[in-house]
Amino acid sequence: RKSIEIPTEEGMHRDLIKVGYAQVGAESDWRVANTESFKSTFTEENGYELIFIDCQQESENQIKALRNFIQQEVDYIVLAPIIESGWDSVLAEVKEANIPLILSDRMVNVEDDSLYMTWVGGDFIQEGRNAILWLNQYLEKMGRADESINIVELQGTLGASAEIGRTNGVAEMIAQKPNYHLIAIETGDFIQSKGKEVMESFLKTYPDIDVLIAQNDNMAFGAIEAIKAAGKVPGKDIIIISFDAVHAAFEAMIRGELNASVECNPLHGPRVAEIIQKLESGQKVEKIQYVPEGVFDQENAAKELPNRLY
Ligand code: GYE
Repeated sequence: RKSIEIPTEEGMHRDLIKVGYAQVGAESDWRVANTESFKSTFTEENGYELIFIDCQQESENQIKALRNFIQQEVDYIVLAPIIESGWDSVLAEVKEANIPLILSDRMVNVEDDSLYMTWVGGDFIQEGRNAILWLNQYLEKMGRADESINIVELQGTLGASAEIGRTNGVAEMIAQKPNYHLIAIETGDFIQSKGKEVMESFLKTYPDIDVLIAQNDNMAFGAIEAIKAAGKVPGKDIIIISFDAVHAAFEAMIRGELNASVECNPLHGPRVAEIIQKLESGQKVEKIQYVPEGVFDQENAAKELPNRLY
């Protein structure tokens, strides 16, 4: 391990724990907050050397990043997998090299779960359910519970845990309401500009959209632009529900353009550091750790905004 001089105590050295983080990319506000959380936690001051690789939403880059970490003999690998599939062989290489692997944010789909030590992130299926539970209550309040409701959905990156879970959670709850109709579903890759593009095409094809579910805030922001450009009022003519609850989502709720955002917490840096500290001291860690999350809407957005950390 690389050592640093500890400035306060003459001649003292401290070994840094070398951590490689293979990050998804920089596709959203959530992701930027996640990166910042790791960079501000895994500092030399805190006893770490962080090797951060932005994989630009390309699975190939993530596989290369992991091999690079093996070569650099890091002490721990942290992976936020872009998609769930395709991990068996490279994770076997990591295991072979005896490097503990910590999954953060998204999951992998592997046959042998000894290929990773632990996973920490959001409960994406529950988030999906929560979006429709919020909608049920809102329509009830508006006296529209029995109306026929046309829903369109913007999915995240296909095959990513956050997409799979939210898609399934939303679908499960829609299936319980015979008057809800999912009329269109398409990916916008968690990216604002793609959210705008796909929403433009939805608006052209379907003149009677009642609800938009966007699987992250940024795609909702793009869609809001498309809705305005089509001469409709976001948040009124079309009810909009998204995921993450980043700062800008609170601002959009306060403006009345976004109706609700289902929280997904990106501040995993300290959580992963805690896991590493436990492993360093020989303690056991839980295999799966869900982070508690809420739902915010126009009624509580203004009050909550000052408390938000991302
Ligand atoms: O919702 C989205 C980001 O995996 C939970 O990825 C994460 C998702 C998040 O791009 O904004």
